[in-house]
Amino acid sequence: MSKLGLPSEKSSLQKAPEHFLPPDFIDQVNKNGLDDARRGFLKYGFLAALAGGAASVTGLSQAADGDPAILEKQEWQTTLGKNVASEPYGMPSMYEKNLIRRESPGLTRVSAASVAFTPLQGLFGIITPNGLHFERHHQGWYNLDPNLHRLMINGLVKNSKVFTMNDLMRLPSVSRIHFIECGANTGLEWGNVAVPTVQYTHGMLSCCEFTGVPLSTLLDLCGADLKAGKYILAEGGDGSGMTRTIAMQNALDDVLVAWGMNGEMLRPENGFPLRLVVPGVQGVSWVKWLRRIEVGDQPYATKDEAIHYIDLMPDGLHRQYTSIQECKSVITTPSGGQQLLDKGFYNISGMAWSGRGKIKRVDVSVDGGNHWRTARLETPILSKAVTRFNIDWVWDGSPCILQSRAIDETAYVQPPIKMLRAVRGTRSIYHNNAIQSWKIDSNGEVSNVQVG
Ligand SMILES: Nc1nc2c(c(=O)[nH]1)N[C@H]1C(S)=C(S)[C@@H](COP(=O)(O)O)O[C@H]1N2
Ligand SMILES: [Mo]
Repeated sequence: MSKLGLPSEKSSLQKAPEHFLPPDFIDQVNKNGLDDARRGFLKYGFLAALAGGAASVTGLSQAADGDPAILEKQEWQTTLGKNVASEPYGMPSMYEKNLIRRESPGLTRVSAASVAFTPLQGLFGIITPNGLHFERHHQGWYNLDPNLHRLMINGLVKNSKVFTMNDLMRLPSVSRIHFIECGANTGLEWGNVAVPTVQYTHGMLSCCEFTGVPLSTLLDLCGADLKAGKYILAEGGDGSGMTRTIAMQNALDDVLVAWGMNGEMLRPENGFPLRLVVPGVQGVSWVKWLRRIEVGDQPYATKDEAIHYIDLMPDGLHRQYTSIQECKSVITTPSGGQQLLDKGFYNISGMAWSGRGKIKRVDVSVDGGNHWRTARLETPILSKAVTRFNIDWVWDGSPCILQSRAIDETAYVQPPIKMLRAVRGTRSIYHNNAIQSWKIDSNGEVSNVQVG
């Protein structure tokens, strides 16, 4: 059981001494947020709050008395530190060693065709660090030699061309922040509660700044036939023969042929040296080790879109080409597997995203969906990117259920699991964007539950 606190899942919060919670403080914070509650203190003349700020009242800080961590000199105050460049490529603190990608044991038969999930519970803001980006391979990953990598563009084009990496990187590039989510993210939860933590429920999600050349530029260079050419086929250079159809409309809109991720070259696991970035569309279409783009006049119905990545409906038929990742959100702090140390003030924090554009609003409930309050959206709020939300909360120590519900700029509202199941049944794997519920027990333990 990990404690709520540092991303390493080691707690920074001290067990607070018995503290004083004025009777209406909890109500005020939960209704109006901390700032209003503080004003309330001023108005009502609560001296404790005036002297120490509301945090001391809610148990987040304590007096220095007897605490060696502040009263005594530490080793690092009296010795010479390490040399510059003793880590030529910088690594996280050794105290963060538990914050890593993890596999779900037994999920797949072989580890090369599997998933490693991003530890969302330990991330801040909206950007996923490169070493923690989730991994999903159909046939493992490769250390591909960029000097031997080529991108071919053929099909319904005037001049089919083969590009080297050097050719591509001379072209005008753009950088854009977008989320990538595997269509199977949260897929294990269709039937019932399946996994304990947000890393496993939602960790096939990452958000990065990608750098590359717009696909439209390359199609232009090759003289693509935009009358007959209604689709493109993207093909990966790995042994899985990954191939996906993308509508020309998308291809010309915001699709990138990308080599950069968060300011450096893509990591090998994520497609070095070249991958497709298809904003808003499920991860499988973000073809890694991209080697060929073909322009065609109809969908290709490849194995990766006829057998896999289709939605099994209650009537036994499949839905095909449901590529957009609909509006979704999840509370990452607190979340399953963590533990609240004490009652008092907490910052509920989470992520919201939509494959259709910007997030407009996120509501949070702490009573299993009976009442909702609107969370603060932190900037930047970008189209088809993760948006961070936060909301003030005072836990009164009684059992409760936390949920978040996102609404995007198209006014689409993230559905409860019951509503989604009414349409989709329980045998799907892909595209579960239901509201996630976290139950908090009176001992502070947080666990995965399904309600409503
Ligand atoms: N060539 C190739 N591209 C691929 C895959 C693959 O196995 N081979 N997996 C796809 C799937 S299903 C997903 S969800 C994303 C995962 O990207 P990531 O490993 O960078 O997180 O890549 C997609 N692109
Ligand atoms: Mo995927």
